[in-house]
Amino acid sequence: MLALTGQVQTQVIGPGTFQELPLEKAFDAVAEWGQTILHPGNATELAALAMKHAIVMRDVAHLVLPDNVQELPGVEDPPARPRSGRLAATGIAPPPDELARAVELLRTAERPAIVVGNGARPHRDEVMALAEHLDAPVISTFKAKGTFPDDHSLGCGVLGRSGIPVASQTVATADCLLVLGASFSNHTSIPTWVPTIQVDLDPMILGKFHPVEVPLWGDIARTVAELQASLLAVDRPEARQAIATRWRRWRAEKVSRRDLVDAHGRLQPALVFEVLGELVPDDAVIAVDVGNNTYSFGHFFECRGRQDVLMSGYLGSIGFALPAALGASVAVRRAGSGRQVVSISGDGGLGQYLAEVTTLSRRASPSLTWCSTTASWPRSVASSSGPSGRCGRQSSSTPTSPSSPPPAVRPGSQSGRLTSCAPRSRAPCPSPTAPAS
Ligand SMILES: Cc1ncc(C[n+]2csc(CCOP(=O)(O)OP(=O)(O)O)c2C)c(N)n1
Ligand SMILES: [Mg+2]
Repeated sequence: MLALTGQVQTQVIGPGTFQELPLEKAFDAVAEWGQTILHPGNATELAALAMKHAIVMRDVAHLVLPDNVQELPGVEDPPARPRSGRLAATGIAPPPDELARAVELLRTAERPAIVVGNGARPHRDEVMALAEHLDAPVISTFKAKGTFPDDHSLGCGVLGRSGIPVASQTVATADCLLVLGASFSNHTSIPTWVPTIQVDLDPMILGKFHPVEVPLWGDIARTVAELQASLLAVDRPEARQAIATRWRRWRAEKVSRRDLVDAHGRLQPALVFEVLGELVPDDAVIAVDVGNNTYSFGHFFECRGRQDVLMSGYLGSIGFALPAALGASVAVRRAGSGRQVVSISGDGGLGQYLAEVTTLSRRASPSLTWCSTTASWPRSVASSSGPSGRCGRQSSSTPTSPSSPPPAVRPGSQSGRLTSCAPRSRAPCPSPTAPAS
């Protein structure tokens, strides 16, 4: 990320001038690198360095532009600052002897499972190729939701607090884990007692909280391809069958909730996300917020195809969904792809950036759809499917224990736009926010 901020004029910086702030210091805690541009002569070089820091360190770079500098003419014919030659290729492989240890562990495992974290998101094709080669189930962290589709015969959905029993039951029976680009956050609770191969391009993430059997420092796509080349293809029909049985149970559980209403006539999130799942195209970009609605999205929404889910890391900041969807809609339009962008938030999250509705109506791509809920959806069951009979009628709307069913939302509190949409096999969802142009 590149942050560009304005500053008072250079000739008055220092004494605490009206509206002067030490911006480099203010951004120090959140930016990996920052500089003030004082002269057009080095503006492009500082801009190139800012990009380099943002890309290589995968962090925030910050450039401060004093008012008067913003208005100075640029230098004639500034030298080119090409990316090539200044950024090294990152497709590095782990050392061969470490790879060999990982190969041996995977070769001798009877029930290996792959856990994908957000770091694996750009490498989904390579991960899918390895999973199919090993016939190994694939479990996602919440941040990686959608990286491996839930409708693939090896997909087991999300593990942890925002997850589903298919994932937790599959992980519980694994005798070897291949963890790709995940940080072992306590939100996900990847078991630490199963022999684990961890792959990451950031060496500090490897074995960060506990030792792993084989920490592999390397690019995920490259490492996964090398593992695949060193291992024979395997057929595990029993693994696929077990996954299918777990999905059947979990989907039956969801169906048993879907028609329940509480004492106030409020709908179940299971129903809302089932309908949303039918409406959202296979290649949509879905921005989610922070709140009980996000947990419900984790539990009940099934990702398929090439859907991408955007979220605030570790469910940090409410109000994330709408601005993220706005950004995504601009990126999608620039790429000329026509992908639909969907923003999902609670009333609180939407309220945080309500003013952005103005931006939305003026600037967003016609393919952006936003929806909000007005009730509190509690975090609910993920660790076990349990008997469907426990989904009784509820009137509480406060977060409840994992064994309680979630309360529901008021009829119509989920976006009315969605209920008026045709199923995904028919006409695309109309965009209520579409600007005329
Ligand atoms: C910027 C920020 N402020 C406060 C919080 C704490 N917080 C987490 S969820 C939440 C409420 C979310 O309410 P809403 O958007 O209506 O979603 P719901 O839980 O009702 O689904 C709050 C205040 C936060 N994560 N980020
Ligand atoms: Mg709410």
